[in-house]
Amino acid sequence: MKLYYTPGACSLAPRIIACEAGLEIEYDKVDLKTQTTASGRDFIRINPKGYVPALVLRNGDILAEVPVILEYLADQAPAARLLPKLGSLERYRVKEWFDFTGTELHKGFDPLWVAPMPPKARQLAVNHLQRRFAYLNQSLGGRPYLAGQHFTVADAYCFTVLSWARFHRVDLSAHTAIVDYMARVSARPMVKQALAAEGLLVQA
Ligand SMILES: N[C@@H](CCC(=O)N[C@@H](CS)C(=O)NCC(=O)O)C(=O)O
Repeated sequence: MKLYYTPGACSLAPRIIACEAGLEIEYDKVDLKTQTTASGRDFIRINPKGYVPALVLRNGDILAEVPVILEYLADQAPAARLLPKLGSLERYRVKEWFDFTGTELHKGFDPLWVAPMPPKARQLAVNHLQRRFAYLNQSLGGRPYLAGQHFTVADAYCFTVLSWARFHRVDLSAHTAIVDYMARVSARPMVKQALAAEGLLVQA
């Protein structure tokens, strides 16, 4: 399999899951501005949507959309227990966190990537995110991971998106459960490995 990625983008989540699951994947870096890959390919011909991630499967088919790619990868390595059993309520819980992360958090950050942004518009976008963070913070209180005691694909996605707060100078310090959660996830050896591979490991 091959993952098309951009360092620090949402494509970090599938890389984390590939590391956690011990899956062997090739990586090809995408320059989103020029829509070309490090291997010299025209990315728009790989994913006509023009965004990362895109995963090339063993049979050559291509999957896009973060939650779908994560679910697919986790299903390749059931022993890693990164996603509960098909049909279980626990699996729907993970998918509930997927959708929250994708539609409320990931897309909540979208306006902040548009530069330059008028301060008032930026503030509105940040206020909206802060309301979602407050909910997340409350939900995380008393449990180590989104779906309970075990790290799942939803954590890889949520962690990746939350890591953008630092880049955009969005203050998370009032959300102490989120701060603890970020520290817990970033301390996982496979998360460190994924961050290091993208040149994102912050030395203490
Ligand atoms: N709905 C897509 C969103 C992917 C997405 O927003 N990718 C961003 C990086 S985090 C991107 O490549 N943006 C470039 C663009 O939209 O042109 C998914 O879940 O995969």
